[in-house]
Amino acid sequence: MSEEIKEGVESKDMLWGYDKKLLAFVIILVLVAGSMFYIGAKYEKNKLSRLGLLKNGTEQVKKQKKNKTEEVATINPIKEFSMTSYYDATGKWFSLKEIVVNKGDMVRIKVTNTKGTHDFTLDEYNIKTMTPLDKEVVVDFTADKVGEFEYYCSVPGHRQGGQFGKLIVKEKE
Ligand SMILES: [Cu+2]
Repeated sequence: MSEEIKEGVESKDMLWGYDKKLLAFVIILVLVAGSMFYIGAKYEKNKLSRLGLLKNGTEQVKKQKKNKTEEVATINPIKEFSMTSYYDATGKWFSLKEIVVNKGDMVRIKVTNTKGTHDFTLDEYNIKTMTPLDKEVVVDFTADKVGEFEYYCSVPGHRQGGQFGKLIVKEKE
């Protein structure tokens, strides 16, 4: 009987000893795994927040750009015109005689000189640009002054020879 008990105690001690080691091992494992998880989670969080910030930033820029475009599109529509500039036996000319826009419009006039030496002048909008032969010259301005203005070629004799047109800027209805 006593032998059996002794054996039992011994085996219990051994088991307890084994358990202790196992327990210590498990605790260390849990601590290591826990800290790794913690570090990992923290890193992920930082990464995500950085990505989030970047994403938000991009979205904001996109939104701003979109708003700007919409503003330009709704408040200041671009009115585009094109004309040639030339001379013939009867005079000097712009092919387009009249341009009508609303106040606030962004106006783009494309002038191509197909024959001779000309420029495009619009005094009230401080525009005076040479138009080299066979090149499309783009004139951009905002129609911020209401009224009737004359665009013309300032080469001597050309305006008198017929090279002018009328820009009409109307008050927006
Ligand atoms: Cu001219």
